[in-house]
Amino acid sequence: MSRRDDLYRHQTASAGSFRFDEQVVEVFPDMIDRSVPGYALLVPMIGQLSKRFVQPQSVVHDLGCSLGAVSLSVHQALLADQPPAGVRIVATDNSPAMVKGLQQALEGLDQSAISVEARCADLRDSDFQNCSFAILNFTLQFLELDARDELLQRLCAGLRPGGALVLAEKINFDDPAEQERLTHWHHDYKRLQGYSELEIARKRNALEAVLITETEARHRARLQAAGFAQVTRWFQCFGFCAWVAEKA
Ligand code: GEK
Repeated sequence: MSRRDDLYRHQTASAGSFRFDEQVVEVFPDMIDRSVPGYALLVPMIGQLSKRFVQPQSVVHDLGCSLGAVSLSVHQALLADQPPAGVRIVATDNSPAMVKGLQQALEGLDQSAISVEARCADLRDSDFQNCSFAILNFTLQFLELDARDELLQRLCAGLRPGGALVLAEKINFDDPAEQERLTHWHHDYKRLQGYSELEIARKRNALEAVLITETEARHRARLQAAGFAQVTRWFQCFGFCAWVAEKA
């Protein structure tokens, strides 16, 4: 069980100071669950979706895996039925503190049928050859804008035909009034989860220019340009969306 997230209760945060360091890792499962509406549904559902796309003798990439919640969900889902042979799950994160936590979570996991490999690296250095299923669960939003097109192009090029990417992102809206409504309602969600006004404001400030959102239209255009044949939005709560992008 992770500690309750009270990081911004007592400490101030300068603009853009948010980092995935040891302090964040200690409270991360609680932080993401109480900050991202639907996270507790998305993680097991990505496991379920993996069963439709993962092919035998292929690689699954969990990109920006944090403590490996999605990798473990895919592992569990694939093992539940007849597991496809020769599948490797590669879980990549560039935060050493996160990867240390993931390695602890992997201790004792039965990897005889499907392995889970923890990699401490920049996800942009991944080799996507032979990949049948990839996940960017609230990770692309932390990459510089000008790195995003190339990453998705390389990812789609490496994906096997019939493979898919699950992309989940916080998005923004062109219409300022819609943006304001959904921001207020997201903050209502955080209040419901027990965060104070000060905690909400400090976290928002800390994430300034660290988490860079885009519109749904921009994400769809990028996925299409990268070569994905079909993009389906399967989740939305306020500005938090998830899509399945399929390669023909
Ligand atoms: C989950 N997917 O629990 N290379 C590798 N990792 C990166 C990079 C990069 N260039 N940039 C950021 N990260 C997870 C949740 S959290 C989302 C993902 C959130 C990593 C970063 O270290 C962090 O662990 C993760 O992406 C983003 O399903 O906290 O809102």
